[in-house]
Amino acid sequence: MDFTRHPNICCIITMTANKTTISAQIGFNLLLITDRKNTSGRPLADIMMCAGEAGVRAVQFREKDISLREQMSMAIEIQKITRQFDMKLFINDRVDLCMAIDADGVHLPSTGLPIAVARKMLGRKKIIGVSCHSVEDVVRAESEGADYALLGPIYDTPSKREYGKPLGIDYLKSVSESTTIPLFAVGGIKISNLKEVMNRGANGVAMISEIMAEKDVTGRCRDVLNLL
Ligand code: TZP
Repeated sequence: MDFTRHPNICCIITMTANKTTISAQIGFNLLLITDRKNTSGRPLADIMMCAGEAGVRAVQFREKDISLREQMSMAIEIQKITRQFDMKLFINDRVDLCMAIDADGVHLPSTGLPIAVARKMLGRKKIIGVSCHSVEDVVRAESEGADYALLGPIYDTPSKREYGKPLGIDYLKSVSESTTIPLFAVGGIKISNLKEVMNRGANGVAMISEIMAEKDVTGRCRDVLNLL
């Protein structure tokens, strides 16, 4: 019997895939989200160099308050660094910008283009991540072909207070049991709560302030990566 062709066996293999296998599938377990206003005045490029040197494998370029043209020139500058360190570069929201600079993928916010539309524009080779705020969002993202989901905010974080109460780690656990795509926890993720987040079934984490605002970015990235 050719086990690799047996549908049920494939299913069992998928269902028993553990956290490590799922993160290996996507190739990273830390997603660094940019915020040039949270670097204590240091250029974003310097932060990215430190992250690359520390071994960070994926960056989401998220500078949504500037014009598309400014986003493009900043993203190109960042891309030189992500390419140098073999890091994946995802563009927040803008599928057109992702295509224009041949980034590795796009990260769709809940108000962004539908996954099917982004997929049609980008093709199968680009990675599509989606911001999710509930189990329903994650299940939908998976069924629509997302490559990974960010779930959050898990903890209190200043930029998301207007959306109400954080989801919490028990909710994260139940969502992790409802999906087979890589699930990243976001929102208030710190070195101090990494362990409990990973123990609740997250395949990885996405971070802004814990890394962007840190004085020793290289050291902080290394510490985070060692704990994941
Ligand atoms: N999506 C959900 S919470 C959040 C995003 C982009 C902000 C995360 O920022 P921080 O500083 O890591 O809490």
